[in-house]
Amino acid sequence: MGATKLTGLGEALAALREDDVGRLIRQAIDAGRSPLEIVGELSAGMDAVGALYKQGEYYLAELVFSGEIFKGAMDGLKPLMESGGGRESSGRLIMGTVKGDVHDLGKNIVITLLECSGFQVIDLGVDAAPGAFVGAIRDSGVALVGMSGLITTAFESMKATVAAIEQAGLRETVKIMIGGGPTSQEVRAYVGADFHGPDATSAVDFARRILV
Ligand code: B12
Repeated sequence: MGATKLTGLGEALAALREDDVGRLIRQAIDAGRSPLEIVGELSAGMDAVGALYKQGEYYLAELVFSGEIFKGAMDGLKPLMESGGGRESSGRLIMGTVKGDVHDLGKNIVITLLECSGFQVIDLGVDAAPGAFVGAIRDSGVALVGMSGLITTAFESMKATVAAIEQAGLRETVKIMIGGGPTSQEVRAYVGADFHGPDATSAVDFARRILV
């Protein structure tokens, strides 16, 4: 994602020009561009915000504001994504951002896309402890769990969650997928998950493979 070239929309988000973001999204929709493409451009803008924060150009206030602009944009795009989706009623799964991590913009995009594709999602929210995942698997009997994490310490939480699922004797009953900014195939292997996806579409593809 980091290598994605910024479009005008991505640049406007990176520069925290909220009004321009709204205007450019309306233009893109009027031009018939797909909501998913627009989300991709916004995500690239968030990557740029992350880079500016890392370089010390932006502080926490800017990080927070970028999140608010992104969320506002998603609130506008979500109805368009929902109207575009099929409704084949494909099965249920659990999604959550793991313990110690409060980033949820990406997780919520994944959930929106899953719901558009006919899946029912039990959302554990953010900072979800291993016990919350175990409890939800027990209560719901789902066969697929998705964990999101954006900070590197989330890897340990993912690993602890997989271990807790194993200890509860439930590991054989569920497939586990992970995703979120810094995750990778290496992280997947480290935490003991079954699948790593780089974006929301890959989460839907994996859910189709497991649940449909
Ligand atoms: C916005 C933001 C915030 C907002 C979050 C708002 C919210 N409601 O989510 C706020 C201000 C709260 C925040 C807080 C912090 N943040 Co922050 N944040 C970001 C930022 C700029 C964007 C994240 C984002 O939303 N990206 C856009 C979404 C769409 O992308 P995504 O989450 O990756 O999701 C996509 C895919 O990954 C995938 N996906 C996501 N989940 C899943 C799950 C599955 C199963 C699958 C298959 C796919 C999948 O699908 C999505 C759509 O394609 C990033 C920079 C970056 N490059 O990521 C830093 C970043 C993640 N934050 C960072 C830091 C350091 C922090 C803080 C520690 C700052 C502080 N000093 O307090 C705190 C952490 C608090 C905590 N305990 O969690 C660092 C992490 C560095 C590290 N190595 O750990 C980053 C990378 C910035 C940086 N470059 O330094 N942050």
